Amino acid sequence: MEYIKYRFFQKASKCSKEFQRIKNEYSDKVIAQVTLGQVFSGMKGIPLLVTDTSKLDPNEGIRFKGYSIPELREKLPKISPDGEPLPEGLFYLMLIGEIPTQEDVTNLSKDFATRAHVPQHVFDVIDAMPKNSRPMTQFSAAILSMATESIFQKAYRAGVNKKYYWDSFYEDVMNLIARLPHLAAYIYRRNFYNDKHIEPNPRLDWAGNLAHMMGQDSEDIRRLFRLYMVIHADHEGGNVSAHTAHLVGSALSNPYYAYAAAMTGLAGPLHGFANQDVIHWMFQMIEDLDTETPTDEQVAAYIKQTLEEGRVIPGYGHAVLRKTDPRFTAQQEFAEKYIKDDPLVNLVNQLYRVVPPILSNIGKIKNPWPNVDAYSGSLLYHYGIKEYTFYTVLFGVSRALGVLASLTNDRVYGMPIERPTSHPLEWFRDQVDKGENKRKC
Ligand code: AMX
Repeated sequence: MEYIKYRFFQKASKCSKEFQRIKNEYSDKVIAQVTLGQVFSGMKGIPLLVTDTSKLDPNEGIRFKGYSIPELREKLPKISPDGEPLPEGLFYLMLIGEIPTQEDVTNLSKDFATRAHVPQHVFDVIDAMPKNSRPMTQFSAAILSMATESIFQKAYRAGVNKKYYWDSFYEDVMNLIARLPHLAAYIYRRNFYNDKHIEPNPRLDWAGNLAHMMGQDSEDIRRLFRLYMVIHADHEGGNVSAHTAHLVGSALSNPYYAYAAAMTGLAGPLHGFANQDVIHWMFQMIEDLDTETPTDEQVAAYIKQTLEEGRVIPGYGHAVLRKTDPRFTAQQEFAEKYIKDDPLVNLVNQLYRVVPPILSNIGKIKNPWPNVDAYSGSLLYHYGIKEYTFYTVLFGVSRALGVLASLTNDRVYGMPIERPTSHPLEWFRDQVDKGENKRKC
């Protein structure tokens, strides 16, 4: 068994024993109460999922295996000392639970490079879709069509013992992560560069190769991509994409099916699509106000108009966070260091000043602060990746690192099929209101 897989199995099987012990000894223990408000508000705050890769604190933001984003930027291996950490290092941390050495990360980069071959029929599937189908539609369909390669599917059909499911899941997960940059870059070059495709360079790291295949070979963009891939990699287990992959995987659907499903969730405007909505909305504002440098008053009036039209301010608010997202702050620091006087970046900073007080005043919005998507588009745009309908695909490449590490854990733990209970509205009404107020609907 190769070294990283062996280390993963060593660590994960210890946790698997602990999972089984807790399950066997304490299955009847009550750990939380559920309010009707939680059920009717998207199940927020109910502790229902076991996810080891990262944990989200409402005030502090995300920690990956206990490390905050600033700590990761300091501790994870980099190519150059003043650069950004390699996403391979974060994947290693989420999979194995330890900060990797430079050598571990180099080995992982090489492992991904050897697994990166995408079969021709996957490109044929992409090419068969109309060019006006959204990049996320093409991306999800391409991932799904790659299920022909699933090692788990073949092992299952051959009758593999359930205690070895994790092994072929791991192989599928590693192959899928390795191939995502090529899929993403292919869709980008197809849609925006007239099908002029660029071959992968196996000597490059995972994120650097993605930038290369998109046609971006500057060190600036590689640095940005490494940061981007690290900060978007995971956000504990309850977000729509992570939860979807976990749920679909619980039916023993292979990792290609599970991740394709996750990507259709990420494509929603309340989730990953927000990263393109932010840019779209800012351009609309610039056009409507007829200036690239609006005053705070003009911006405030525009925000109020958007809200009056019954729309959300994209890039603001969060289902869990209650402070500025540290992923926003990491990008802001990056912009302060490397970008001077970019109109779009300046507008993002201006919005950070103007939006929160307006959202706070409305009262019902639980978090008036910006999330990761408020910044990311302006950085990509600055470096010449201006085709913002593509931005969610980049989010999708990154999110695979955490979601697929968790999916592999699920199989080591032997997690069962997921099946919560549902009831008609009447049942909920009967729990709270058995009297005269009861109305038929
Ligand atoms: N602009 C306007 N209204 C907002 C708002 C925003 N940015 N954020 C929340 N609200 C509204 C909600 O729509 C809801 O209104 P309703 O009662 O009329 O239905 C009310 O405030 C309460 O919502 P909440 O409990 O504060 O948030 P939530 O958990 O229901 O939703 C989120 C969270 C992210 C979907 C929401 O804040 C939102 O729509 N933000 C804009 C889209 C966005 O940036 N999404 C990206 C999130 C990060 C990610 O996944 N990539």
